Amino acid sequence: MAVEAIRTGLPVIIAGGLGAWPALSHWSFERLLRDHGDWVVPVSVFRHGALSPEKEMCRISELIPRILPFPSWPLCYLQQVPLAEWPRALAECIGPPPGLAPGTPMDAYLWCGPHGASSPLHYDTRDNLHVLLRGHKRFLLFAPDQSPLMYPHAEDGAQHLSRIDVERVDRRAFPRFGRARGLRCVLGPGEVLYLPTRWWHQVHLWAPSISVNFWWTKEQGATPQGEQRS
Ligand SMILES: O=C(O)CCC(=O)C(=O)O
Repeated sequence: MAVEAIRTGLPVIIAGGLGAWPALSHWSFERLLRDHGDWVVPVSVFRHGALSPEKEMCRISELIPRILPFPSWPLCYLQQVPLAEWPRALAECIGPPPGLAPGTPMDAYLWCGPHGASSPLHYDTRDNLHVLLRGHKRFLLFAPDQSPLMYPHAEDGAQHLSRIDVERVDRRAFPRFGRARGLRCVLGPGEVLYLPTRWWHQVHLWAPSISVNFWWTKEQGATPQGEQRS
């Protein structure tokens, strides 16, 4: 099912595709705190609105108590920490992502943040499987053909980032955004969003959340299990 979902080339939520991933039952905020409290991680701290985070290094034992209260302020979001930097016991808790042939080259990242944290509107240049393990995340999605309505930054290296804050759209500055037609979905624990390359997305955490995402290049994967390309 996951393989067909990925073949569509359209965003799809894959439910029940994680099989026996130990992270499904083992990962929780309490366990992160108990077993990995000394792990030092980079955290984005949103003090001046959603678009200008400062980065800080902090221990998991300091981060989790800042993530769990509601409301949580300042918003502290552990974003995109690569698998190579995780404690081994955490890395062993994730299984293969659904729908990708064994051995597909991919990069995995950890995300962990409070209710109200967000990632700004942007697109990625690789296909993505975003696996939610705890909490709820809302994704707003816009197809690549909506790019003329997305007001990307002009600077080199930032053209995948929109200038629009979709939480508070400035309709005067970005009038064309009003014509954009998008999709909205909420990901819950155990669900996986397949997000094709170049789809614009903005993410808002509806609850304290933990997730893992995988980026890969379609030519290198998404073949049915057992039909790996050489
Ligand atoms: O979950 C988030 O805050 C952002 C995730 C994201 O942008 C991605 O998986 O590409």
